[in-house]
Amino acid sequence: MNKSLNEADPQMVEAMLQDLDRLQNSLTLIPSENYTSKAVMQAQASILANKYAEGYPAARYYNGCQFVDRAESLAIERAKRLFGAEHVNVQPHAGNLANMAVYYALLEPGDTILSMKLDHGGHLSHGLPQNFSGRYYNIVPYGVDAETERVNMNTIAELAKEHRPKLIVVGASAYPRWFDFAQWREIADAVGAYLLADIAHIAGLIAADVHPDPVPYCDVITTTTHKTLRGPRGAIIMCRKQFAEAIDRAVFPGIQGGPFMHTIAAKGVAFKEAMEPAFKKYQNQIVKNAKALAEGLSENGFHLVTGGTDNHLMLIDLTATYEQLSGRQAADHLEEAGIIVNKNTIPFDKRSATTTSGIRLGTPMVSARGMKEEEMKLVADFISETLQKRKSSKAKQRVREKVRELCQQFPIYEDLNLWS
Ligand code: DSN
Repeated sequence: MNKSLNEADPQMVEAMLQDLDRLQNSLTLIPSENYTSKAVMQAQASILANKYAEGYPAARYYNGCQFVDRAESLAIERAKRLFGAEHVNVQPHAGNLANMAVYYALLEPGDTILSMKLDHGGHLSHGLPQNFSGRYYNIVPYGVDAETERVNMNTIAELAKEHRPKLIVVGASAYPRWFDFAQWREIADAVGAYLLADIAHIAGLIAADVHPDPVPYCDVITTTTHKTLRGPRGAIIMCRKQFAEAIDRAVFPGIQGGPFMHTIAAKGVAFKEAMEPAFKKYQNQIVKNAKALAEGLSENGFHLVTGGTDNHLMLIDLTATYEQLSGRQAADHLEEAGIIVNKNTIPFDKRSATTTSGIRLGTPMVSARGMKEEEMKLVADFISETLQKRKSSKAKQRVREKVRELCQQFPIYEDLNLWS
């Protein structure tokens, strides 16, 4: 009962230390991942993991909840302050579930949702046929313009007029440009639709005012907490007061049981960190780094979807440079060189979602470890060299060494003594 993890389960600790070593010595460019602070990890590994607390602060179905009530209230108040939201539910275990709760609260099965196609940048929970959202709702998908590769607001307005959706979803997991939420509001109002912004990818940028704010324009906003926001794995739902009761009931008892109180505490820690000046600086650097990486890649001859980025991520369209190379192959070659990206479909992709013609890159993690624009130019060159010389294992190993050297100059956690 009182053994440390190291004593109790050295095999498990070994896997953790191996992953720490992998992270330390490789460049992770997956835009949806991040390194949480040590404080966030400590909260997740805390005593609060033991408590059942179905319900909400001061209205639980279990006794002994006075201190978890305190933790949850702190998390709620901080999220409200951070985003300026009227109401926040901090219990969703994941982004998919947060969106499920919103649909459950606002819609009936068969209702129409206007949302972005997955292969144009959307998300599974925005209506993929294999996801609950595609099965239970009538999805009208929108995509990007073939020429500009951007969302065309006239097309969205026309689709809304034609299909009269009950809900419009604005948000994406692979779209490198800003969303102008005021325009989306106008379209929703014109057809009497609810407006949901899924800001999972850009929540940190929004909290730091480096992306337009959805709060004044949207009825409901969902976000995960572990991407640019840099908190624990999980999600929250923000909404206008009038939807508060429906949203809370949809989360519990609608689609979830006991909340993860340790994760809620960790969300609270992350929100506190996000209100510090260092967080704003960090989010600014994410955007500056993304622009520098995008420029470096373009200088190396890559075509980026939409030609660049306004946020933390970018998509390389490989068909323009290496027609025969799929996203999956490119990601595997890059991993051999110590660069971790993920394969991703590009708009109008001719390949499947498991093969893809693109790779998606982002700068939250390299920025979290202190890298700046200068390093992004090097990273762009490493990516280019690896893909150009992909048939040579020796060449990839040479890049691997350069990646390791760069990573050594930017340690992730200087003192991570959680597991001994
Ligand atoms: N799977 C996430 C991403 O990588 O973007 C979205 O939930």
